[in-house]
Amino acid sequence: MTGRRLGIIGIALTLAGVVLIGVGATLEGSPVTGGLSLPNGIGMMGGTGMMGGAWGAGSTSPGPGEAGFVAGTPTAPRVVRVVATPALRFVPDTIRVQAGETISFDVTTMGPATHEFMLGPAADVAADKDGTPEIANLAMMQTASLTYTFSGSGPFAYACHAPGHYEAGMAGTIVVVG
Ligand SMILES: [Cu+2]
Repeated sequence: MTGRRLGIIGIALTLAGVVLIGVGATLEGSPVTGGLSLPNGIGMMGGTGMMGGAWGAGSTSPGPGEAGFVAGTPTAPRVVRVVATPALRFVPDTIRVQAGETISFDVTTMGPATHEFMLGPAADVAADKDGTPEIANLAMMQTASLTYTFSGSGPFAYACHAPGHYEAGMAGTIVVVG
């Protein structure tokens, strides 16, 4: 349960970071825990860069090639958190998976725009093809999950097809390794 709570805190911190970045604030090395009424016990995340700190807070499980990596399976998917930002980007915009892995993508919308998260074969995602797996109409501060098994070498991708978003670059790449 602690991991889950840390994950939620991480998302909240990410929101703070995204909002601040959105208004042009420079967060690098700044004491971001001051004045944001953050909960106690997370001070260790300050000062190392807001986004990096937030992502390090027990959120996304280690990926291929990283220490502690455990390949996701249908019964125990590996969790990867993705944030849909008001800048019409996904963070991260590149995700490494092991061939055959099952991933549970926990996607959160930050900011007022409603997004979607479509994921699958890159050509289908690019074409917004009917039947391609997706989370639709994900409104501000909502989180939803999409679980997907990466069979074959791809290419796979993800995108948001809310009007104008894909054209603005709201897409990401899955890199299949091993
Ligand atoms: Cu979008």
